Amino acid sequence: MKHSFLKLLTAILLLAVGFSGLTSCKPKGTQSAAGGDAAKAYVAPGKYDEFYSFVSGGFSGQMSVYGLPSGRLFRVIPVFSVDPEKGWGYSEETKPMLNTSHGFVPWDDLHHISLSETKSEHDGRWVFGNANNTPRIARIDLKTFRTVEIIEIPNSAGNHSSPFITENSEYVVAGTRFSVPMGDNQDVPINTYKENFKGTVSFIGIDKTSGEMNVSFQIATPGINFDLARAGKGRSAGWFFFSCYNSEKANTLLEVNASQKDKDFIMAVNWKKAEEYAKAGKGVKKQVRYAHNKYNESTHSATSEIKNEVLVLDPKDCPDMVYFMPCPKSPHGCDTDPTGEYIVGSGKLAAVIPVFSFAKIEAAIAAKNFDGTYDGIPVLKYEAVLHGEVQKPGLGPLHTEFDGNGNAYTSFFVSSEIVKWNVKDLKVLDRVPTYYSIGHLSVPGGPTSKPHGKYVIAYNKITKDRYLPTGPELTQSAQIYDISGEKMKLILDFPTIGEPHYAEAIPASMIMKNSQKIYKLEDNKHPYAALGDDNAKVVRKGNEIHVYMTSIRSHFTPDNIEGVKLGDIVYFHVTNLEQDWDVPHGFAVKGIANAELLIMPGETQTLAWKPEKAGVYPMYCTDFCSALHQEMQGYIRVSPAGSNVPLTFSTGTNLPATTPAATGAPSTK
Ligand code: RUQ
Ligand code: CUA
Repeated sequence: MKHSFLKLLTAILLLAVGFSGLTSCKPKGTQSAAGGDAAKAYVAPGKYDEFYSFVSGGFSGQMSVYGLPSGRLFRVIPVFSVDPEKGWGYSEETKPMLNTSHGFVPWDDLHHISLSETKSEHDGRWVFGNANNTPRIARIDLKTFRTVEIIEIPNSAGNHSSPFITENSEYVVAGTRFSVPMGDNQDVPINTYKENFKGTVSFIGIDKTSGEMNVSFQIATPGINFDLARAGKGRSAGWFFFSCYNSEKANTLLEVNASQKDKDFIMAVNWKKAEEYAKAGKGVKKQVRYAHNKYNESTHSATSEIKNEVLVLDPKDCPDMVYFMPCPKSPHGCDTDPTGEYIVGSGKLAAVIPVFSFAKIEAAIAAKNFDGTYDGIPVLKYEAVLHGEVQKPGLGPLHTEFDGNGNAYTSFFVSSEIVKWNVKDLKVLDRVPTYYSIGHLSVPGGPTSKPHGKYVIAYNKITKDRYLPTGPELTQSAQIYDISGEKMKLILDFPTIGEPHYAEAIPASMIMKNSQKIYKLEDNKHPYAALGDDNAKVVRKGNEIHVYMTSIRSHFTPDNIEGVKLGDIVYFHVTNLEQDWDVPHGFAVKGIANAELLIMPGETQTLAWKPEKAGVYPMYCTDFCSALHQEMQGYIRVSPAGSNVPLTFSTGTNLPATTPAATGAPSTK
């Protein structure tokens, strides 16, 4: 439903773009893409898009997948939020994925996307996303477009500076937005912030083959707020750069109190060195609690494990590991250019864009060209590390992406525009308005060493007059600009799911060829799978009823079940026997305090149900799977607790069977 609604909106939008007269009621300065330019975003029916774009859902906790340049929505991937459309967080198999040290957390706020990289280029294997609120990082497998792992980040609160990735996917990072009291006694007065509150940045190791994550080490930091980050690459490989604000260490009214100083910092971390210190035993193991959840592709089930220890490195014991670079004023984005030589800081309240030079950073460190220390950590001299400043770029710079031709594209929230400038000479080359209030922006391959260029996509916070009104809240939106020429040209608007923060786009060819079509039945190791109608059965274990159910066009086996009693919990373990691409079956039972299941070909998923009233309950397939989809239904009878109705089940006969071979075979009862 949601999807077709969006498609409809997109269609309406395309029409509106075609008739520029329709936009004449817009405020002055509102731009629409005219005929020839709009055609660049057109992908004819039946044709594929050139890029996949993975877009964060912000407060929806999900990630969505669009085609570029068409802006067509392909999929919403549930990550940190339950999703009734796919039974995510409702099926017994997926519930453990949302477990945390705080218990089951059904929602979070996903801001940033990181595609895995090899040699500083996208490799199309995984995409990572962060949970801001209850700090976590998720890994999504791009063969199945499914979340396969979630790791909680201990000693963190507001995991915003995350999950940025190193150039060979050695690590994704997690910088804490809130500094918090850490250790044994966390019950301290809030106004003891300066003494008691500390920050961390965490390095989450990624296994080269399996992709499995693991908190390798954390670095203890002063009690400031980390905002964003980027790994060094090329020249600056082995380093990581984190933007920080609130160097004032304010704990109240931050809008004023964290904007006092003229400069905050970018924190430069030599992670290669940190890795060596960790190996050399320089860290201290701290007691913590965090969840590590994994989805097993052969049992189709997730497990959640609580871990208790983390290795923390203190910069005091680890010289030459961490430096601060002054950066005007409350930096947000912190981005490294394709060569890795330039690091761009975007001070939300700054009048210029400072660009730092890695060669100069190295030289300043070697010459100990410091401007004192901050909490014991050396502060490099601003002038010593500065490549230069982009003058009069715009108001409220937030984020910067790059094309392959030495140009940078910076988003400006306050002045609602994208500004193109040259990284070497820092000259502004072009600017285009966005509608309205752009946050992040994305160039395909933009954060890698080989950007594909072609487009820059603006991800906007406000749309006001761009779309048909939908009550008090309007859709957030994206806008695509063609950047193949010297001037940027708007070619398409498209609405998004939730609030888009960051997005990354990758050539379709890198993902399509690996896309999984089915789960092979012979590989199905789910303990409750029924790998054929003949294996369908219903088994009582105390007050648990396990239904080993199969679904195939167009029936369930069994589809009549009797002998359930009040007080029982019924587990429907439904195996979809199809071995054809794109033939999921759904499953739902009337009155169930849960969602539906959506079971992929060859997969087994489980819905748990505790009936509260005696009676007969219909159950049916929720996904239109064939001409006889509407016939794909059945009944389950629930009797009072003391009843002596025997446990029976069948398909294809009015007589209930008592033996496991229930398909169609007349039974003796
Ligand atoms: S942020 S709009 Cu949450 Cu990435 Cu900059
Ligand atoms: Cu199966 Cu509809």
